[in-house]
Amino acid sequence: MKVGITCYPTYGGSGIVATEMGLELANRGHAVHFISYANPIRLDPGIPRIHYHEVEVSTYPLFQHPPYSLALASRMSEVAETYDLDLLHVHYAIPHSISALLARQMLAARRRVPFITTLHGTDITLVGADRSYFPITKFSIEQSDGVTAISEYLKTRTLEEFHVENDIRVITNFVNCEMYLPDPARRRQSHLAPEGEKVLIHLSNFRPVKRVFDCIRILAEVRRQVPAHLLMVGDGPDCAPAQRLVRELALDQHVTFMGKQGHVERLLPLAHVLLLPSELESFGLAALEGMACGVPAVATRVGGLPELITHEQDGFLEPVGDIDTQAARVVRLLTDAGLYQRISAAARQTAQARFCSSLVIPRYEAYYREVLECTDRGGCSPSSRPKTEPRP
Ligand code: GMT
Repeated sequence: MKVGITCYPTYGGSGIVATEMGLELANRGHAVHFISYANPIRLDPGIPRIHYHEVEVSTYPLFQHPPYSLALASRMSEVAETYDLDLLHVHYAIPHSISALLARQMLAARRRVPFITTLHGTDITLVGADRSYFPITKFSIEQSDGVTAISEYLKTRTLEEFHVENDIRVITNFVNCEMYLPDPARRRQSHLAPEGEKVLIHLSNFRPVKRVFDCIRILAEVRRQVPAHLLMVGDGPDCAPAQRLVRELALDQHVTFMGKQGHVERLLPLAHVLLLPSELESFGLAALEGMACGVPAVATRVGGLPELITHEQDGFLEPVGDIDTQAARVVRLLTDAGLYQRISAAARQTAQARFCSSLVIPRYEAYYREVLECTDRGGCSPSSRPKTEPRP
């Protein structure tokens, strides 16, 4: 198949999923065309069957806000036509699915290029729920030829909040189990923390929903009992305030802010425990990546996390903001070697048995085929609306 993929190319989870998906699809013989304003991170140039088409957004004095969605729609239709794409797959509803809808309409006189929207979380729970974006988010879902959600939680929430009739397919986040691997020897010799100290890790875009301050407070509690060091990976609005909190709590020597990292599969195996104290998480890709490396997560019981982590079996789920309980779980993991081994092995096993890309990517391929068949037949479900557009 020839697939056009659009995502936010920066460090959000949706961009990572889209990029990894493109790489996996290319590996399986498909031609993948990324269409975005920047080369997605984790996408090294020169990979066979991967193409990148930049969207240029010109600015004019009249434009207070350059219309990226329109430039994107133009580029999508050009690329779809030039490379004879079978479909467009957009990650994150706003504005990508609206651009794809426009591109589909621009091409309609010649042929129908269907588009699939993958919902990732904040496009529904934050952006979509915002009054100014609600109607267009609902419309974009309704107009999509196919819609997927990364967890049952997100599917339910989308149906409840937007009252759409789409047949939303749940296809979870995934991880490449051959790239994300445990490495106990390196974990013991990690140069990222002073000798003998355990390593905690947090990975995110440092948005308020991630509650990064909780990570620092958890570290402070843990350190009362176990020497430990915290790696904070990523960047975002709460990064500078988090650094201030570290200074206030006199933890400067015990926290390393690592900024954005392109190869987290090299860092994760060095950690003992992953912290994910989020207010909400539609899936929790960072926790899955950690689990694949045998790094158990101490996370919160929110959103789609219970679909990934089974409490006390392959990780821990605690109430949001309950620093003491989360810290107590970390301390137990770090001090009870038997427990640690059991949970770490189970975490890897969960990743392998349910979330490896080798299992999940074929589900996307099958869904692509389904959507293409529907398009050929002129539509299958209430979400497929080819009726108003001319067939070739
Ligand atoms: O929260 C983020 O990391 C950003 C956000 C995004 O869309 O880029 O992540 C969402 O998508 C990830 C990949 O599908 C999920 O694993 C995250 O759980 C989800 N974040 C939230 O729901 C807060």
